[in-house]
Amino acid sequence: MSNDGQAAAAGSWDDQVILSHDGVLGNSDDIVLGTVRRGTSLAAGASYAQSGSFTLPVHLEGGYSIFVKTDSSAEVNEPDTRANNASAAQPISLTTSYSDLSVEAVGYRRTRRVATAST
Ligand SMILES: [Ca+2]
Ligand SMILES: [Ca+2]
Repeated sequence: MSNDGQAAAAGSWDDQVILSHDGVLGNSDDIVLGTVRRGTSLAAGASYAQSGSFTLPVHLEGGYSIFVKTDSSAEVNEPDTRANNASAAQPISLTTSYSDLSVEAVGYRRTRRVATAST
């Protein structure tokens, strides 16, 4: 992330990592994978790199897109420049490994039943 403005970005803000199946950011299929809080002001012209580990939902298959959106809660004063707060879509292909339970054999044990009668 970088601060391309003329003033420092003061305070703190959230950077979000978002997964989307349709490649469009901001609609109903978006899944927020995680949020990283930036707690240090950023001088004009400065930049920072951030990394994180995020858990993907299970059973997702196929092509998806990852987006990173800085200042996702609009906490920083940057009027008219929010359009560049999200990255371009980064394609990602997801596959899920499944278990495969099966029955190999059926066995039984013979037992003798003895009928008894009482009088
Ligand atoms: Ca979407
Ligand atoms: Ca901006």
